[in-house]
Amino acid sequence: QQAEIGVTGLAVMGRNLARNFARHGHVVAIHNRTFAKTQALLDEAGDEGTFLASESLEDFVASLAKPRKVIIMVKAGPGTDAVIDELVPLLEEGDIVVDAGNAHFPDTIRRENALAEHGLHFVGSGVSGGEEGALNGPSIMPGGSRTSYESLGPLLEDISAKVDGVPCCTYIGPDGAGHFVKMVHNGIEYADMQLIAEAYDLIHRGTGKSPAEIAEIFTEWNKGELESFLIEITATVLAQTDATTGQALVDVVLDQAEQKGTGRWTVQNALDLGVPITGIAEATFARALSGSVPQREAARGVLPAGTVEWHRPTSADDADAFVEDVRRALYASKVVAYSQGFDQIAAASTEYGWDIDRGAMARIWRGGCIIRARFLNRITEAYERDQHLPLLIADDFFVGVIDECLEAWRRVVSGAALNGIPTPAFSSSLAYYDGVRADHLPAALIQGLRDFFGAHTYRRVDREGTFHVEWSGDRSETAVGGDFK
Ligand code: NBP
Repeated sequence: QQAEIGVTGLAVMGRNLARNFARHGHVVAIHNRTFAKTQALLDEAGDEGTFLASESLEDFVASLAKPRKVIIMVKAGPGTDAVIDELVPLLEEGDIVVDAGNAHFPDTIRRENALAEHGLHFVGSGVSGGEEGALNGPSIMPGGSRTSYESLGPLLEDISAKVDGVPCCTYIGPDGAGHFVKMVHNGIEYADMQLIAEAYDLIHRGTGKSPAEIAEIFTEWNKGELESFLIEITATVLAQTDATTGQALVDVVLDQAEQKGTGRWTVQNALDLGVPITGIAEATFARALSGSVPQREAARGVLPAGTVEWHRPTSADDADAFVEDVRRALYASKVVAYSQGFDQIAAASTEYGWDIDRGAMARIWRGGCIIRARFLNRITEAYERDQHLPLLIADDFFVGVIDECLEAWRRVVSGAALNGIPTPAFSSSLAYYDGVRADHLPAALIQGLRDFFGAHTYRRVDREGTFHVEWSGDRSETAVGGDFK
């Protein structure tokens, strides 16, 4: 008997992916550098399906049906290269190597090129949904060649999450496209979590409600248009009581958010592409600020608050209205963050020649992954209406959403500023919204300044061409060339 697919790397993710294949009736070859993990899988879940376990990579490869399909699920970075180097000599032309770890997409492009020289297909695949998703149905974002997807795709679709019977897995695009999209998914996850944290903070400080009371608010929100995994688990985390102190868990957890790096990669790439993903960037910086311990210590009690009197909600009705304002501000900011993320995918797709279908992205994020949410259906519909939509928030549906939220959003952001409550993601999303819809931006003045100190030239609103003012001379304007069409 030979295996349809193999998984090497059996820590939490690989082990659960292998079990997921087995539970779906696929014969799975399994391997781990240290055999103890392979043995543990067999001992604890060996009866869930057919596993062909190997101690050596040679035996593992030999246990696979051709063309072989090997999923690498090891710690991203040098570990992935080490496994690839060991695997390549054991494989034959036409075999498929899948890296399902969180690789940085330039590494995936490099690996794809290297493996192509050996006639091997390399598939960099994003897998989201954590440990639980890997076992019960993740969202899967495979890149690589279209040919490889023909045989690999059905297996991955089989184990992926399903929403309305539709698999949360689709072919994304060549080389690094899959890992790129997973990276942006994680960036959006950062923005989502920051927005949720800001909403919690505003309600907590604005109304004095306890974490447990706010948990109930999130439970209610999860019944409406904000319905999503992150809103659902926010209610659970806020309701958690610390066993040792009896306090709310959020009150005893150190307020320094950590990160593994995908948010940082997303922002770095957005800077390279020149795409303003302000929501994701502010969320990433907010984590960095929370961890800036010496700076926070230097500022605490020293920097004045200078708050302006704020009309805090006094009655229960006021509090309810305020909570509803925060909900709307959260929804509008969230729509902006997603719109920015999809802009980044569009820009990368053009820059790297990936031809990514953004509607399909929203579709495969509806289930299995951390940002799964009801409103992703709306994003898919928007891209179905116009595949080349230049700006998600300019789609009719989202124009309507923002219109309903706008006044509340402005009240929340201004109220937070007056009262000294930091809302970097709420505020920057509103600033982006006002910037992108502006008839005229002060960028014109920036161009004037650049021309003054660096003769960088500018274009005019009324004539084609490029111009420069003789700032140090008679201040006359000259046409300095460029496109005079
Ligand atoms: P880890 O990221 O903790 O990696 C542990 C695995 O890597 C073990 O199987 C280990 O083998 C293997 N490994 C290492 Br470390 N160096 C190796 C090397 N040089 N050669 C061979 N194997 C090596 O596992 P994980 O949390 O299951 O995550 C796996 C991948 O999935 C990562 O890329 C991660 O970023 C990604 N991911 C994780 C999640 C999540 O929620 N955890 C979600 C989505 C994606 P050993 O047992 O012999 O030490």
